[in-house]
Amino acid sequence: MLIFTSDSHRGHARSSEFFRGSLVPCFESALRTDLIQSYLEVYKFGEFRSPDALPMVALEQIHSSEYLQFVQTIHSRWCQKLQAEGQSVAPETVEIIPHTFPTRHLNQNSVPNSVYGQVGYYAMDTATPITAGSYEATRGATLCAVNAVQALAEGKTATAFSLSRPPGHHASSDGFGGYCFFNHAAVAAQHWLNLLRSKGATTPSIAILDVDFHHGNGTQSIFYDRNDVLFVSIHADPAEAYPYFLGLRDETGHGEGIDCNVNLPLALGSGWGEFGPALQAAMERIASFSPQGLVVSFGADTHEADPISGFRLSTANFNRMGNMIRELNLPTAIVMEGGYAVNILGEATYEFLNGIDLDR
Ligand code: OKP
Ligand code: ZN
Repeated sequence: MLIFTSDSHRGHARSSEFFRGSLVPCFESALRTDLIQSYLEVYKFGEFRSPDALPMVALEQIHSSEYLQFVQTIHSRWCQKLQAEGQSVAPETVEIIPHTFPTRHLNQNSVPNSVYGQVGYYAMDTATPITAGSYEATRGATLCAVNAVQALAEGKTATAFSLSRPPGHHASSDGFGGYCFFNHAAVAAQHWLNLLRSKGATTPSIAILDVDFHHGNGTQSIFYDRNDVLFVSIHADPAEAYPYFLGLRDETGHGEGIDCNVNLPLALGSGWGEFGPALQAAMERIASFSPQGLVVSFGADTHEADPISGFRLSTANFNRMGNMIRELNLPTAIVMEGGYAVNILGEATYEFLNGIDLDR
């Protein structure tokens, strides 16, 4: 298995987020990928690579140009605004948290000029602070995912892992939240379709399987009316868990994308007894779609030890999960999403990767 990592994630260093109404230390930190990398290195798992600077046309196909511009420039524009208001500002210490949102009965149809307004316009929550290095970090994570797909398409490996942060599956075409800015899994799937088309395929298709505890609302919305990408997600019932406002079973796609969106929500407290059959159903749906490739949005936050989630998978269950996905026998790009239990993160990820590895 080839594993792509980029050091750019270190610049995305936030101190605190709002969690259930209180300001708490960020769960999503550089420690997460460090722990996974050192665990994999100790067990000599996989071959680590730095990503090549591949063209990222797919990034511009997935996210709107105004949103890409926003993510790239917002931190410096926010700092300039504070300075203009007479505050002395050290940009490295400034963390942007939105505070006013265009909810129902407010104007959602135009982007405000104010930087404060813009942050609220593009945000979905208050858990996703933006720091000076956030743009480079999220771009580096997307580049790792694109490199994973490129290696698969070139036949260099049958399974590739993008070990990156911040995660991506909550990011929509023009929205950030849930610790996510760019949707790496979506860009990876789009890059793969582009490569297949450039080699002459007329109707290529890719499946995305999302096994993070949280529903991948961004990925769902990006592909909701398309039939070249099947999105299948197992997650906590949004009636009880973040992101609350998307991820129900009856969301099955729209227009050309009808029946190409499959949500398998599970109750809080679910363990392998519930997760296993849902994964089996997901495998059957993906097999019948017969895609040319699989992108897995992998979150280790389904583990019973996770501090912000509510499933009860054991470390051994992660190996079974990997093994079941391996049975599809599809070239597979695994993209890191969530997972916040620092004491088991390395081991659970290792067990999953060892289970799914087609190169072994
Ligand atoms: C990102 B990923 C619950 C607050 C939840 C955001 C969670 C983002 C999860 N009260 N805050 O899918 O792991
Ligand atoms: Zn998650």
